[in-house]
Amino acid sequence: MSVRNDELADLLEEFADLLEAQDVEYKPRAYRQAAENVREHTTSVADLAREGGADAVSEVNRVGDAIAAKVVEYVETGEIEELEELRADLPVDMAGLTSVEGVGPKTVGTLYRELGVRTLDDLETAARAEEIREVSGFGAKTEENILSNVEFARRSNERELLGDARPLADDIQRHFADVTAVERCEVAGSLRRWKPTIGDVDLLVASEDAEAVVDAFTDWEEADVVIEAGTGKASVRSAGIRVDLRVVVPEEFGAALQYFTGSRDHNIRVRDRAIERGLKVNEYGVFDVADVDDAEDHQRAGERVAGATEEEVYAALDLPLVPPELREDRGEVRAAAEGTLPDLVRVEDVRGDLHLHTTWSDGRHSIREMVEGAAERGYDYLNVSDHATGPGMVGGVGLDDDELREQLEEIRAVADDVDIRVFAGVEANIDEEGGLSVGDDLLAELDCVVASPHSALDGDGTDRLVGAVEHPEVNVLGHPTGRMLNRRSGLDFDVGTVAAAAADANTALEVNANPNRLDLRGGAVQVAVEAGATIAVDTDAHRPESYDLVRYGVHTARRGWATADDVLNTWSVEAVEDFLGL
Ligand code: DGT
Ligand code: CA
Ligand code: CA
Ligand code: ZN
Repeated sequence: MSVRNDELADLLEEFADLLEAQDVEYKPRAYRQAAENVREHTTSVADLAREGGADAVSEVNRVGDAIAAKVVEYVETGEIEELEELRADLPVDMAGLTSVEGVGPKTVGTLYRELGVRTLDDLETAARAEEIREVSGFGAKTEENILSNVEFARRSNERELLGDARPLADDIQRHFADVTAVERCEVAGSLRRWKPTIGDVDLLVASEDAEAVVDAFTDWEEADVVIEAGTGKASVRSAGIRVDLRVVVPEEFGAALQYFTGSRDHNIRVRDRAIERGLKVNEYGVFDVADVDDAEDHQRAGERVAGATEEEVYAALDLPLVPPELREDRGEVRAAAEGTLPDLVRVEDVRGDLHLHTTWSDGRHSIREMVEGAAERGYDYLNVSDHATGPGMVGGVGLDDDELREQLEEIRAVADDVDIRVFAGVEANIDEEGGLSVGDDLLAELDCVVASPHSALDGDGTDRLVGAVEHPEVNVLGHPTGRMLNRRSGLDFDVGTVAAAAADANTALEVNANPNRLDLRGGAVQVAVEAGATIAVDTDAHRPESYDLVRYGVHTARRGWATADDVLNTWSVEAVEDFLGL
């Protein structure tokens, strides 16, 4: 078992918290200092433990014999007996509870002993019931503070939406564009990989003047709080999102960008490939370490063979640049080595949108306004797909068959009047048996039928979704899982099975680009593409500005290895008509 330094450090911190909660003195501080030094240690502390036992581990700065023995115990047995006992004595969600401002480990200990508080929910309940103010050492004011901080803590425990973080990163890049000390600025981390949710925003700047860059960063108008500002490193919070900046010299920028883009698992593949070639790759560069002996080994030891650009870093390992969206250790390093990386779909390839709404259902704009918005973007076609009535539609939002027939006439009238191709469609609801909420004869009159699940969004949906994609009139399976990020996980289903059925039935699977959905997700798209299914990247726009959300969908499709050929709405009007059987 390989144990990372940060995993060991987290354990030691948990130890410190639990000791502190028991009102133990001095020891918590020793554990915290040890944790910090283990985390920062440049070689594997677990390896030290395995090779040299507790003596070797206690060589790490500020790690005493007792703590070193605990590290060895963990590396050898996978647990630490004393920690298990502490956990049993205090079975609480320590991380969750201490994320509430004003609640530290000591408070957690007291509230558990006095009131049995174990979770954030318990804490909130106790505060609302005014039980906390009765505990000695607490008062009404403290209780009120806890209550108002619980909600905030809950929110900040959630990962941020890509759709909230990306515009922030765009803004800081514009801000840095005017700063002369900044030679290059790139987003790194999960945001550069376009993950649907992100922990924090990582920014990387190339500069010879780190101080000027850090100053410009903390001066950014959107920075609400400066969390820290050091030499070549700083963090701020903006709109509740943490933004981490690192400044590096230009000759190391490519290596740093590669490293901090991650994912960790991708980087491990890359590092292993370097080792096979007698090279070392880290955040400072790629180094030929053939002539470096152990004694003089350090981060920049050896002959630098690459570092200024990412292309150069990958080239040193005989690889083409791997697009960031693919760096999830899902076969991309092997494909790169074999020269079979896909030519990924790009935002510019998109020629139309097949899922959008108007005032006929819950949209904010008329058919004509939505059509004109699409024409202004230079699209060649769009599909007007308002909600049909049926399971999951509440408050009279959905149209019945008569209303849909009436709308069809208006769609045809607008279509006759404009230069872009306007398909007449609908978004029908998939019921629990996989049937649709619109009559077959009407569906047959429509050009492009989107079918989506809007109700009973839990449990296994495989049969239900197969039923929908096999319906002869269905052209697009809309937001297949029905998930809402941070709110509900949506249907489970076997993607391979649904995708194979979709490929056979000539039904496209949607990547819904709305940043609250991003449904299908990248991993599912990869399976779908592999199974030969066609993808549709749609915005589900309720107003023309929402067509801009298409980039989130395209990058999600890229995370699924999709090429333009795989994506229906990059095709020509004629090819799409052919797919729709028109
Ligand atoms: P997030 O922020 O949770 O959405 O995910 P990331 O991927 O942005 O992770 P983050 O912000 O902790 O670090 C950014 C990248 O830096 C990460 O993707 C890989 C790299 N990195 C950070 N720490 C380590 C580490 O201890 N080992 C390795 N191999 N890579 C690391
Ligand atoms: Ca991050
Ligand atoms: Ca980070
Ligand atoms: Zn919709």
